[in-house]
Order: sequence, then C-alpha cells, then structure tokens
Amino acid sequence: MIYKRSSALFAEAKQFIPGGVNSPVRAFKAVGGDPIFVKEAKGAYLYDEDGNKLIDYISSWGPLILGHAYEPVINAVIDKAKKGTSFGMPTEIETQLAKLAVSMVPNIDKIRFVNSGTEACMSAVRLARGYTRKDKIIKFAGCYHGHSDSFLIQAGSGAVTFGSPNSPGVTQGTAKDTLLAAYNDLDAVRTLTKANKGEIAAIIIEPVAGNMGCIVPTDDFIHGLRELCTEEGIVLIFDEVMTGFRLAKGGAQEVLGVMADIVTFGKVIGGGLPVGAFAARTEIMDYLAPDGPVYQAGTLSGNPLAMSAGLAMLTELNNNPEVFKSLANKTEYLHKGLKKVLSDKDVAFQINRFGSMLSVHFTDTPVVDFETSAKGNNELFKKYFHGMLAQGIYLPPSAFESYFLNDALSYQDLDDTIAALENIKF
Ligand code: KE4
Repeated sequence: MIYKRSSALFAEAKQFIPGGVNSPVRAFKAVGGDPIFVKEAKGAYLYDEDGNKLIDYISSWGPLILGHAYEPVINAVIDKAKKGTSFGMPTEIETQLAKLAVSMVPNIDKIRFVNSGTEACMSAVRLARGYTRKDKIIKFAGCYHGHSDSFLIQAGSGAVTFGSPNSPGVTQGTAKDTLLAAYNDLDAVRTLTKANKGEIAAIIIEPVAGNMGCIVPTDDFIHGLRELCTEEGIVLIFDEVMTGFRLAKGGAQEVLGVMADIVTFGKVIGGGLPVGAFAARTEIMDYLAPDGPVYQAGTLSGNPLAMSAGLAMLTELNNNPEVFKSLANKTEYLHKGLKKVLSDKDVAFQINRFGSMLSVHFTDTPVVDFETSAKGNNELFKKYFHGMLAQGIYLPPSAFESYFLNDALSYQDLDDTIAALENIKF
C-alpha cells in the first residue's frame, strides 16, 4: 500500500490545524506513522487519497452502522438541504426524530438534541446536578464521555493515548467533584458513596465500555450500580453514545435489562451527521430550560439536516431490527476467525466482544477494566495494526478503542480480514 498523498496532505494539514487533525485519535499517535486521508467511502469500504481500498472497521467510530453513503440517509439529507439548512427555529422533523427515539428506547419520555456526544454527556451531568442539587459525580477509569472538563479525569480513548487522562486546563475546582472508580468494581463505588454520603449527584458509565477496548460489565456490577443509585438517590447516567441504537433498538438498557435515569446518545442517532442527545423520564427532563431552571442550549441543536440523517437511520433500524442480530453474528464470526489464527501463533492475546463491538488485546490477562487493558503490549498492537493496514484492513488506530462493525460488511470481507492476520508475524 502506498500512502504518499495522505502523508503530503497530513504535512499540509499540520500547518493549519493543530496536530493536522480535528480529533486527536485520528493522528495515529498510538500506532505511529501518518494517518490515512480518506477521499470517499461506500458500504464497508474506504477509498483513500492514494487510491487504496480499505475494509472499514471503525465506521466513523460508530455512526455508520449500515455502511457508508447509505442511500436512504443520503437521499434524506439531499432533499432536506434543498429546503434550507438551518433556521434557529423549531421544525417538525425534530419532533419526528424525538418521537421515534422515545418509542425505541425504554424508560425515557423526552429527549433533547445537541451536536455531539460530549455535549450530551456534559448536559446530562449538569441536569443531574440541578435535579439532585448535589455536586459530585463518579466516573470510571478508562471510560470516555467526551472532552468536557469534568470527564477528563482518567479518561479513556484518545486521552489515554496522549498520556493526559488528567488534561491540563482542568482546574482543581472541577477535578475535586469527579470521583474515580475502577470499572466492574462495585465495592469501590460503595466505598465512594459511603465516604461522600449525600454529596453525589450522578454516576456516569459506559454500560458496555468501548474506550479502553471493548469491556463488558459483569451482571453483579451493572445491576448493583442500579440498586446502589436507587438506594442513595443518585442519578444513574448510561452513556450510550456508542451503544445506543447499536446493540439493539433500545441499546444497552434493553440488552442488559438495566434501566438508567438519564441516557445519552451520539453517533448512530445522527446517521453520520453531528447529533448528540440526552433523554430521561419527564420529571427529570422538565428541569431543563426553558421550562425548568437548568440551562442548556445550542445554535445548531436539532439542525434539520442532521435530524433528517438521524430520522432516516433510526427509521431503517426500527423497521429492520434483524440488522442487530446480523451484526452480532458477523462480529462473532470475525471473533472466532481472529481467535483461531492468533491461537496458532506464539502470542498472548484476549479478544473482547459484545454485540457489534470487539477489541483485540495482546496480553495474557483478561481485560476487565482500564488497568488490565493498559497491560496490553502496544508494540505487538502496532505490528498488528500496520500489518492489517498494509493488507487493506482499516482497524481503530489504538488499543484503547473498539471496532464498530457495519452491516455492509460481507462474510467475504470478514474472511479476507481473518486471512490477512495469517500473514502477520508476531
Ligand atoms: P463526541 O463528542 O466525540 O461526539 O462523543 C464523545 C463520546 C462520549 N461518550 C462515549 C462513550 C464516546 O465513545 C464518545 C466519543 N468516542 C470517540 C471514540 N472513542 C470518538 C472519536 C474521537 O474522539 O474522535
């Protein structure tokens, strides 16, 4: 594979954009080398600026669950754009998407649209604090809820890669209200709630984690969290930016059988355009301005183009729920194939999987939290990443990420991916 034009474009981008990218994880810092500049994409395939065709396993970090340039979504956006792009006034399509999302997801009555997952999670925490009149939150090491100050404490995803899980610029005043626990460690949460009795507004969690690789909660942990929050009057926030409308119509709440108090969304809900959202029962959501005291706003929130992409995407998923099973089957097939190949090589590895999320870790320790995820051998991961890329397989450029399969992937694509791994010498 030749990447000359991507490298030239990256050199130029760095003159005008910090680090040459608009989101750090795209810069390949965790794996080395220059990032790939994509020209266009269709279905399961990326076409880069050097004319290479790549099988895509990040699907824009989750949104493109049905594949790139999915006709119904593209047509909806084109039709809407011809009637104007933004008005700063309410439009019917916002209500249409809100009604559909509320009908698909359990335990929510109302939803507020924003422009990113970060905004959704940031707003959800403010709402929880306003609703409970308490200040502190508990998050989990390795979970990533976007780049709002309160969350950049032992954050996952790109924040880990850049060794700045506690980013400069986050004040002590902010950091003191964010308490940390290890994922899957209910005792740690109990200890924190006891030591901060009556002061904790919310616990925010990725119900299936995807920012330290893919990590599945134990039943005891996730059900125990729900019970603890109910007992202590703490708002349980499920950050479903990754899992929402990906694991099932009703996301992780449906699949795990655990109801959160506030749920945040992003990625799939926007069909590839910038949409985030947060939702809850009426009694909580009505605390939001303009009817309630908790302020939250956005010029492009509910943008008609973004709403049209989201409505087309969720309509497809709502009408064809078998896609979730199809995706889970493909992910299981890929898991089994990769496991078989790696088992025949002299390398320690773990493969975590849930629904259409998967991650590969080069360690002999089961990966159940940030600490065990960080034990992965990154040199082996780099060899894996670049070895696969050289054969036209585009994987997440960091061990602290998850694969997001799209349903445009064929079983031939999966076989080609498994075969490519055969050629890598560890
Ligand atoms: P955004 O602000 O990037 O739309 O969403 C933040 C966010 C919130 N919650 C979860 C569970 C998330 O995974 C994310 C963002 N995910 C990363 C991928 N790990 C986005 C990729 C990037 O940062 O460029």
